[in-house]
Amino acid sequence: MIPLPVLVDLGDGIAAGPITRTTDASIPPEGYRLDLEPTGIRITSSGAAGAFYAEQTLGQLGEHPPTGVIEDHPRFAYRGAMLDVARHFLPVEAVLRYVDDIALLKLNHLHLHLTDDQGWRIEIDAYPELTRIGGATQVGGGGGGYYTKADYRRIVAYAAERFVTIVPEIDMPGHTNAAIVAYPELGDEPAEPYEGIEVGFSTLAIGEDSTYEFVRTVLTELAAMTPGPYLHLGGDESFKTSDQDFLLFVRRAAELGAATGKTVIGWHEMGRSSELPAGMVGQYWDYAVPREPAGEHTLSFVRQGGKVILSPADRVYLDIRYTEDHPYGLVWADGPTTLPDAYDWEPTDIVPGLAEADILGVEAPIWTETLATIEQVESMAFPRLAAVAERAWSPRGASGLLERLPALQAVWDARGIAYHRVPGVGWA
Ligand code: TNX
Repeated sequence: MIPLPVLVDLGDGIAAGPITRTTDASIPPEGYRLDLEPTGIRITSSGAAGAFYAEQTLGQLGEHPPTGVIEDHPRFAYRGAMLDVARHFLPVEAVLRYVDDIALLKLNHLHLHLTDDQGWRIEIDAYPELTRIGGATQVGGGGGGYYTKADYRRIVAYAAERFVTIVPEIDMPGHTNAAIVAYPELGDEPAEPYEGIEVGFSTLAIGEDSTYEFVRTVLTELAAMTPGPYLHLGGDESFKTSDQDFLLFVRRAAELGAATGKTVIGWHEMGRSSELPAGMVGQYWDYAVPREPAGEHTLSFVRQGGKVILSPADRVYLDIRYTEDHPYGLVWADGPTTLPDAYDWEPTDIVPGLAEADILGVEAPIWTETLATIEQVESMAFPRLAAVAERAWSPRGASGLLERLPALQAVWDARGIAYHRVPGVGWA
């Protein structure tokens, strides 16, 4: 039993005293039990993550928590957020701030979309021009930027202290214009730096051995600086790659990714391949009602021994505007996307044939074509990210978030989070 400093002002009814922590192996992974008694507060968990989540819950209960018992554990093991640092570069401090933001909501994975047509954001020793040239651009100009290996390791370590695993993505074979500008031999034709917001116009040269030497080297360096179990290989919107080339590329790139010892993840289009490494994870980004063949491609990962992360775009793409007249954000994905849209959906109802056990979890991406600062990112994320986090954590059918948001607001205010005051919530 480790006595801790008092974390909350123990108000009426509960005597001031140390919060005690105990472990109990019978509590589910990442779960906890909070005993709020007149004599003090006790946190019981099977491990450190559960105790951390108990503290997040205590923070939401405010300065005068009621007496009682809370038993809580997550529904899904993978509870994620994604940040696109390629369209607009976000400095290290901004990423650390977002790690803090998502940890408050008991999310445990941060997927970093590190490369796209507009910029390459991660240092690779064997290919220095990726960041020197490919890192110097972003949407709308303004210079871009990139993370050194030391920066990236700092993000990884900071996240780990908050029980957040970093999931790095190198998007291929489309979304690769910045890499091709840096190393023209990687492309199928000459490329110019790109600072607009179109998608789907670039492709790696699929038939060249040097392309796979590049993929192997980049993934090997990335795996070496990533303690977490996942590497994300992208694979979305490769409209310029022929079907035959796409299948060839996915087979070879996924094999090279798996050879690093990591579990590879791909956007659901990679499920077009029937030659995926065993256990490869698919990330579904089509709508809550699939437009085929997205559902079929998603089931392909399960057939090949893998699981699925759900990111239904019309529910959890938090770069989509709240309303038509919102000052920033995109408008596709059946948008606008309201807070109830982000909340009122059930993971097992999306892809027919996908069982609860096939679902690794849920992730809310934020793409940054129209978002240049962490404050803008936060205002798109909050409060909708709380809705997605509850879908990932709470049992099927959990409801009542709107009434509980004012309690979260107090925490967000205390931390200076730039949440958006959506109408219909009793904001203080
Ligand atoms: C789709 S769906 C994308 C991104 C865009 C985003 C904008 C998917 C995996 N890719 O390239 O940034 O829409 O909302």
